[in-house]
Amino acid sequence: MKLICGDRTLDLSIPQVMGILNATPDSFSDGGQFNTVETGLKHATQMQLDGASIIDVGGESTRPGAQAVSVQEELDRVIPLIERIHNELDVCISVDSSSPEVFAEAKKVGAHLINDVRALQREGALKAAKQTGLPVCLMHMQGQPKDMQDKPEYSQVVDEVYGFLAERIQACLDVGIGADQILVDPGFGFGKTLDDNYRLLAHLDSFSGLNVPILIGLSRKSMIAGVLNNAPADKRLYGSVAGAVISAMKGARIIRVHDVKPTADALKVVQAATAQL
Ligand code: 7PM
Repeated sequence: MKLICGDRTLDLSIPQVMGILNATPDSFSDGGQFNTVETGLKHATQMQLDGASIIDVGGESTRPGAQAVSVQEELDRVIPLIERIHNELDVCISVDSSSPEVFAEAKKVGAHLINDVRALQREGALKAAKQTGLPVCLMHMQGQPKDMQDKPEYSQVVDEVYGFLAERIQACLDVGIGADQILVDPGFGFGKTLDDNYRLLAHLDSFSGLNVPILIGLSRKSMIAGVLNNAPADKRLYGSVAGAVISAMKGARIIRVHDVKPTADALKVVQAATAQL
C-alpha cells in the first residue's frame, strides 16, 4: 500500500502521522513574514523529529465561525513556508487549502499532497488538482466553517458522509485523477454534533468500502472536549491520543495531529499488535 506523492512515496501499510502546521497569523507572535517562516520551519523540524512523515501547512482558519480569507492572503501565508520546508527538510508536505490557485503554486514550490476540507467542490478545484498530479484528500463538511456548527442535521450520518465521499471520489475519477491518488476523511467536527462524531468514529471501518485510504483529524477537537467536561485545548492530549488509536485500529492510514510524539508512540503500539493478527 504505497501512495505516490510527487517525488516522494508514503508507505500506508503502517499508519502515518501528519503534523499540523498553522500558517495563520494568530498562530505566531507577530505578523511579520520572516518570523512566520522561521517559526514554522522550526515547528516542522521538531514534528519530523518526533515522527511525522507529513507536514500539513494551512493558511485558512476553518475553525467554527471563522471568516473566509482571500486567495492572495492564503498564498502569502503558505507558499513561502512550503518552499522553505521543501528546501530544508526531507518530509512530505501537504497543503490544507480549497483554492485552485494555491494548489498550483504549492505544487511549484514542493508540495506533495492536497488536503481540501471542501473536497474539491470549489470552481476549478478538480481540474487544478488533477493538473498538479498530486494525491488529494477529500473531506466531508456539512455547511461552511462560518455556520457549520449552528445546526448539524443528518438522518443517517454514516450513510450520508459515505455517500458524499463516494460521489466526490467519482468526480475525481471523472476528471482523470487516479483511484490510487485519492484519500478520504469523514471530517470530524465539520458540521457534526458530538454524537455524529462518535458515530462516525465507531463506524470508521465501514469507510474501507470506498477502497481508498482513510485520513482522520480529531486532535484537540470539541469531540474530545465534549467527553472531558469541556477541557480546554491544552488538556485534550490523552483523549486525542485515544481517538487516534481507535481510528488506526479501525483502518485509518493517516492521522492528522498537533501532538506528534505522543501520537507516533501510541501508533507504534497499535502497529506492533496489529502485525500479529
Ligand atoms: C480551529 C478549529 C482551527 C479546527 C482548525 C481546525 C481537518 C483538516 C482541519 C480534518 C483534514 C483542526 C481544524 N481539520 N483537514 N483541517 N481533516 N483533512 O482541528 O479533520 O485542525 S482544521
